[in-house]
Amino acid sequence: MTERIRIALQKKGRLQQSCEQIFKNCGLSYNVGERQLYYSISEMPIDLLFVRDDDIPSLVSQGTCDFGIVGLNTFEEEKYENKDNFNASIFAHLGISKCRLSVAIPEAMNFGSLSDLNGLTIATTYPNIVKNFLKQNNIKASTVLMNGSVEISPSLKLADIIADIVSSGATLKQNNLKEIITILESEAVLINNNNINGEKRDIANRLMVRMNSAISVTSKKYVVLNAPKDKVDEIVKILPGSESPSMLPLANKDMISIHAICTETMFWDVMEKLKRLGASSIAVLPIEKMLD
Ligand code: PRT
Ligand code: ZN
Repeated sequence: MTERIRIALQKKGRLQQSCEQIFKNCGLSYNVGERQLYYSISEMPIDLLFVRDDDIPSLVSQGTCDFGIVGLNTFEEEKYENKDNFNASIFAHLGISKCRLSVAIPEAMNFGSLSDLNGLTIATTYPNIVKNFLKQNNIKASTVLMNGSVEISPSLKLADIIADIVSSGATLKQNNLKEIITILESEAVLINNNNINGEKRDIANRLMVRMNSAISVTSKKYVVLNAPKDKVDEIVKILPGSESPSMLPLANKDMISIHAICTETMFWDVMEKLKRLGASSIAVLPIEKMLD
């Protein structure tokens, strides 16, 4: 019997949205219901298991799954947590779902150098990565574990500062926080159990050939929108992965038309953030071909 590989994917959330789209563009569509946890792909010897993203590194490390797709942030956290018993590695960087784990402090707090963090408490979902960072930089600070709403902890006096995932920076701003240091640059990674055999590696390599081309096409979109002139900087910051967008004048002198090529998926939450900043007529268009 020929081998099949089992891949753990996020059941619901940011990575689930990107993975579903990428697999579809690889010609490996799956359409799973709310309660379906398993799917066998017929076009390739691949089975998918849908779980919480936090469970993916350990499922792969223990060998329940051969591979998994997860944020580097979640992978690194679990790797530190299970130091001696961790048996998984990065197979490929996928270049999607890019974000960073950063330290952020209240707007009003002064920051000169890293030693200013001595004696502070840091709220985070990633205590192991943060503790390792503190140790490497000789900082004596304590961590408080929070599994959500981390950004609110300084205003509730649960912690002095935070270390959390940042993408556009809009959430930090909404909570009167400023980013001071990046601890980890993150993106989605395909991880593997260290004991998988050559046949399973070959299947994953074949999948990666399809995924790489699917990612390069799916992840680029042409975005057009009208923006209030005084919000242009904020709007451009939110556009995922856009570099020097074009600005065209509009008949309404308070507004400007922005045209950008975005290299990351435009999710509804990004569209909603743009709308809240006063953007209108937001259109996301596919790009057929592009020569960089
Ligand atoms: O339910 P489950 O446990 O499976 O999902 P989850 O809620 O833990 O994860 P999810 O779906 O939110 O994110 C999955 C992965 O996407 C993360 O582990 C990151 O690798 C990656 N990713 C990319 C992000 C973001 N961008 C992101 N912006 N994860 C979280 N955020 C959150 C962040 O926590 C903060 O609250 O968005 C907010 C910041 O966004 P900006 O744009 O305002 O800066
Ligand atoms: Zn999670």
